[in-house]
Amino acid sequence: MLTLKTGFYLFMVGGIFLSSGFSSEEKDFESSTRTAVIVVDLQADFTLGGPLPVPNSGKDYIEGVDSATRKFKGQGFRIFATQDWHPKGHISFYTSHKGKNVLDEVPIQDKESPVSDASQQQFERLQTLWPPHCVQGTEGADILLPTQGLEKLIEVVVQKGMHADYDSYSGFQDDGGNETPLNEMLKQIGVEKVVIYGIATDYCVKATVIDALKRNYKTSLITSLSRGVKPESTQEAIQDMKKAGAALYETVEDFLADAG
Ligand code: VGL
Ligand code: ZN
Repeated sequence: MLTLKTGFYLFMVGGIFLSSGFSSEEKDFESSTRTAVIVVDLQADFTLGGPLPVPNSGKDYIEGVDSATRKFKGQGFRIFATQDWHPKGHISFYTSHKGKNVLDEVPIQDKESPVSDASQQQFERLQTLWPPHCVQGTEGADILLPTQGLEKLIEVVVQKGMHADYDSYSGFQDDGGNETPLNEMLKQIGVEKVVIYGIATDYCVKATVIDALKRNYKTSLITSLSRGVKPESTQEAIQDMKKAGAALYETVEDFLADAG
């Protein structure tokens, strides 16, 4: 499994290298190849009709993300997507905790936790509970943009949340501190800036934006292409991202006019 995964990863990176040529006159294009779009968790289970639908996530929203992403691709931006990819019985499912409900928060004690009460606090984290979603191999986990074939829009899919005991809102690392391949891949192709949008503004989008900033990427959020779980936490998340240093743009056109 590990060998297969590594092989796939090298193949994808190799593919990007081969297609990354640009001439020195094409300054805009050079800039766009140094920028990656990260479409966060645009998956069936998080949209209208799924077990955990964010508000206003119907056909219009998905088509809007599709056409904006095509626009970026047409301008030479590298296109990445994250995919929530949980095993059955994942720690974030309320069904994995007896007597608990959706949106309950449960304290999780990490196994490495020392015995003394005082330091035990450090190893305790709060897990928000969700309906079962994005189970590996199910239709609900599908990304709603083409990831293969002639229509392919997404160059690289980064899966996250595969560890049964750790959640992973961020596309860069899980709650246990384990890195996904995202940062290495971006660095290997010389990406310095990222543009992020998708689902959910107040959870996975926020965590991915904050972690991109922590890794020193110049980071932008496109608000009209993002959807949150709740209005209040979404507004709060947008302010938090701004405070952390993210540039906010309403539309892809606003971004391109200013930073493209
Ligand atoms: C997400 C809750 C649980 C997200 C993922 O994509 O924001 N939210 N898993
Ligand atoms: Zn999840």
